[in-house]
Amino acid sequence: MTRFCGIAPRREGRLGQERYNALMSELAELLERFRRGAELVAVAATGAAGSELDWTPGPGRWSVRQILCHLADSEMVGADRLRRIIAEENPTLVAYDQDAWARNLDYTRRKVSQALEMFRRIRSENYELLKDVPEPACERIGTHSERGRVTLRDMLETYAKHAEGHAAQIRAVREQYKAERAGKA
Ligand code: NI
Repeated sequence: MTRFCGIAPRREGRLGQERYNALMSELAELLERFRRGAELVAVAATGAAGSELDWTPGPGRWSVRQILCHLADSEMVGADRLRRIIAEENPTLVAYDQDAWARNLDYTRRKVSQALEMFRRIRSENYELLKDVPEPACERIGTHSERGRVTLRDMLETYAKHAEGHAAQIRAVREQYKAERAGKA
Protein backbone atom coordinates (compact mmCIF):
# COMPACT_ATOMS: atom_id res chain seq x y z
CA MET A 1 0.00 0.00 0.00
CA THR A 2 1.53 3.28 -1.10
CA ARG A 3 1.09 6.13 1.29
CA PHE A 4 1.24 9.86 0.98
CA CYS A 5 3.87 9.84 3.68
CA GLY A 6 5.78 7.38 5.73
CA ILE A 7 7.51 4.35 4.37
CA ALA A 8 6.46 3.80 0.81
CA PRO A 9 7.08 0.47 -0.86
CA ARG A 10 9.50 0.22 -3.73
CA ARG A 11 8.02 1.21 -7.04
CA GLU A 12 9.83 0.07 -10.13
CA GLY A 13 9.80 1.68 -13.52
CA ARG A 14 8.51 5.13 -14.28
CA LEU A 15 10.54 6.98 -11.69
CA GLY A 16 14.07 6.07 -10.71
CA GLN A 17 14.29 4.76 -7.17
CA GLU A 18 16.34 7.76 -6.07
CA ARG A 19 13.96 10.30 -7.56
CA TYR A 20 11.04 8.41 -6.10
CA ASN A 21 12.59 8.38 -2.63
CA ALA A 22 13.32 12.12 -2.87
CA LEU A 23 9.72 12.80 -3.89
CA MET A 24 8.35 10.74 -1.03
CA SER A 25 10.56 12.37 1.58
CA GLU A 26 9.56 15.80 0.26
CA LEU A 27 5.90 14.86 0.60
CA ALA A 28 6.44 13.45 4.08
CA GLU A 29 8.18 16.67 5.07
CA LEU A 30 5.37 18.82 3.68
CA LEU A 31 2.81 16.72 5.46
CA GLU A 32 4.71 17.09 8.72
CA ARG A 33 4.87 20.87 8.24
CA PHE A 34 1.13 20.80 7.59
CA ARG A 35 0.51 18.82 10.79
CA ARG A 36 2.65 21.14 12.90
CA GLY A 37 0.81 24.25 11.70
CA ALA A 38 -1.79 24.19 14.45
CA GLU A 39 0.82 23.97 17.18
CA LEU A 40 2.86 26.72 15.56
CA VAL A 41 -0.13 29.05 15.53
CA ALA A 42 -1.16 28.16 19.09
CA VAL A 43 2.37 28.86 20.36
CA ALA A 44 2.50 32.17 18.47
CA ALA A 45 -0.75 33.26 20.14
CA THR A 46 0.04 31.95 23.63
CA GLY A 47 -0.42 34.57 26.30
CA ALA A 48 -2.07 37.13 24.03
CA ALA A 49 -5.01 38.65 25.91
CA GLY A 50 -7.04 41.77 26.43
CA SER A 51 -6.32 44.74 24.22
CA GLU A 52 -3.40 42.93 22.59
CA LEU A 53 -5.86 40.66 20.76
CA ASP A 54 -7.57 43.54 19.01
CA TRP A 55 -4.65 45.84 18.35
CA THR A 56 -3.89 46.31 14.66
CA PRO A 57 -0.66 47.61 13.17
CA GLY A 58 -2.60 50.02 10.95
CA PRO A 59 -5.72 50.62 8.88
CA GLY A 60 -6.79 47.56 6.95
CA ARG A 61 -4.31 45.35 8.82
CA TRP A 62 -5.52 42.44 10.89
CA SER A 63 -5.35 41.98 14.64
CA VAL A 64 -4.31 38.69 16.28
CA ARG A 65 -8.01 37.88 16.74
CA GLN A 66 -8.79 38.50 13.07
CA ILE A 67 -5.80 36.43 11.92
CA LEU A 68 -6.95 33.51 14.08
CA CYS A 69 -10.51 33.74 12.74
CA HIS A 70 -9.11 33.85 9.21
CA LEU A 71 -7.05 30.72 9.87
CA ALA A 72 -10.11 28.88 11.20
CA ASP A 73 -12.30 29.85 8.26
CA SER A 74 -9.55 29.23 5.73
CA GLU A 75 -9.02 25.73 7.11
CA MET A 76 -12.75 25.05 6.83
CA VAL A 77 -12.66 26.08 3.16
CA GLY A 78 -9.54 23.95 2.78
CA ALA A 79 -11.35 20.93 4.21
CA ASP A 80 -13.92 21.27 1.43
CA ARG A 81 -11.32 21.83 -1.30
CA LEU A 82 -9.11 18.90 -0.31
CA ARG A 83 -12.08 16.54 -0.23
CA ARG A 84 -13.34 17.72 -3.60
CA ILE A 85 -9.95 17.25 -5.27
CA ILE A 86 -9.63 13.74 -3.85
CA ALA A 87 -13.20 12.66 -4.58
CA GLU A 88 -14.23 14.51 -7.74
CA GLU A 89 -12.88 14.95 -11.25
CA ASN A 90 -11.24 18.36 -11.59
CA PRO A 91 -13.66 20.20 -9.32
CA THR A 92 -13.95 23.98 -9.35
CA LEU A 93 -12.54 25.56 -6.20
CA VAL A 94 -14.31 28.83 -5.64
CA ALA A 95 -12.20 31.74 -4.42
CA TYR A 96 -13.47 33.83 -1.54
CA ASP A 97 -12.86 37.42 -0.54
CA GLN A 98 -10.97 37.09 2.74
CA ASP A 99 -11.33 40.77 3.64
CA ALA A 100 -15.09 40.64 3.07
CA TRP A 101 -15.23 37.54 5.30
CA ALA A 102 -13.24 39.34 8.00
CA ARG A 103 -15.54 42.36 7.76
CA ASN A 104 -18.89 40.66 7.44
CA LEU A 105 -18.39 37.55 9.58
CA ASP A 106 -17.64 39.44 12.76
CA TYR A 107 -13.97 38.56 13.06
CA THR A 108 -13.53 41.41 15.52
CA ARG A 109 -16.05 39.83 17.88
CA ARG A 110 -15.47 36.14 17.54
CA LYS A 111 -13.94 34.18 20.40
CA VAL A 112 -10.22 33.59 20.10
CA SER A 113 -10.43 30.30 21.99
CA GLN A 114 -13.09 29.08 19.58
CA ALA A 115 -11.11 30.15 16.49
CA LEU A 116 -7.98 28.42 17.77
CA GLU A 117 -9.85 25.26 18.62
CA MET A 118 -11.67 25.25 15.27
CA PHE A 119 -8.38 25.65 13.40
CA ARG A 120 -6.67 22.93 15.45
CA ARG A 121 -9.54 20.52 15.07
CA ILE A 122 -10.08 20.95 11.32
CA ARG A 123 -6.34 20.89 10.59
CA SER A 124 -6.15 17.64 12.50
CA GLU A 125 -9.03 16.20 10.44
CA ASN A 126 -7.37 17.37 7.22
CA TYR A 127 -4.10 15.81 8.29
CA GLU A 128 -5.80 12.49 9.04
CA LEU A 129 -7.38 12.61 5.58
CA LEU A 130 -4.16 13.44 3.74
CA LYS A 131 -1.84 11.06 5.51
CA ASP A 132 -3.79 8.06 4.28
CA VAL A 133 -4.41 9.23 0.75
CA PRO A 134 -2.59 7.02 -1.77
CA GLU A 135 0.50 8.76 -3.13
CA PRO A 136 -0.64 9.00 -6.79
CA ALA A 137 -3.55 11.13 -5.55
CA CYS A 138 -1.04 13.96 -5.02
CA GLU A 139 -1.35 14.64 -8.71
CA ARG A 140 -5.13 14.91 -8.65
CA ILE A 141 -6.26 18.33 -9.75
CA GLY A 142 -8.85 20.99 -9.20
CA THR A 143 -9.37 24.34 -10.88
CA HIS A 144 -9.21 27.37 -8.64
CA SER A 145 -11.44 30.16 -9.90
CA GLU A 146 -8.56 32.68 -9.74
CA ARG A 147 -5.31 30.70 -9.69
CA GLY A 148 -6.28 28.02 -12.22
CA ARG A 149 -5.05 24.46 -12.09
CA VAL A 150 -3.86 23.17 -8.72
CA THR A 151 -2.79 19.70 -7.64
CA LEU A 152 -3.47 18.12 -4.28
CA ARG A 153 0.24 18.46 -3.59
CA ASP A 154 0.04 22.21 -4.35
CA MET A 155 -2.82 22.49 -1.88
CA LEU A 156 -0.85 20.67 0.81
CA GLU A 157 2.05 23.06 0.29
CA THR A 158 -0.20 26.14 0.19
CA TYR A 159 -1.92 25.24 3.45
CA ALA A 160 1.33 24.23 5.19
CA LYS A 161 2.82 27.63 4.27
CA HIS A 162 -0.41 29.41 5.14
CA ALA A 163 -0.24 28.46 8.82
CA GLU A 164 3.50 29.17 8.96
CA GLY A 165 3.04 32.58 7.36
CA HIS A 166 0.22 33.60 9.68
CA ALA A 167 2.06 32.30 12.76
CA ALA A 168 4.94 34.61 11.78
CA GLN A 169 2.43 37.43 11.24
CA ILE A 170 0.97 36.88 14.73
CA ARG A 171 4.45 37.03 16.26
CA ALA A 172 5.20 40.24 14.32
CA VAL A 173 1.93 41.94 15.33
CA ARG A 174 2.56 41.07 18.99
CA GLU A 175 6.10 42.43 18.79
CA GLN A 176 4.80 45.67 17.29
CA TYR A 177 2.12 45.91 19.97
CA LYS A 178 4.71 45.51 22.71
CA ALA A 179 7.07 47.98 21.08
CA GLU A 180 4.32 50.56 20.78
CA ARG A 181 3.29 50.13 24.42
CA ALA A 182 6.88 50.37 25.54
CA GLY A 183 7.21 53.58 23.51
CA LYS A 184 4.17 55.11 25.20
CA ALA A 185 5.24 54.15 28.72
NI1 NI B 1 -4.20 33.88 4.83
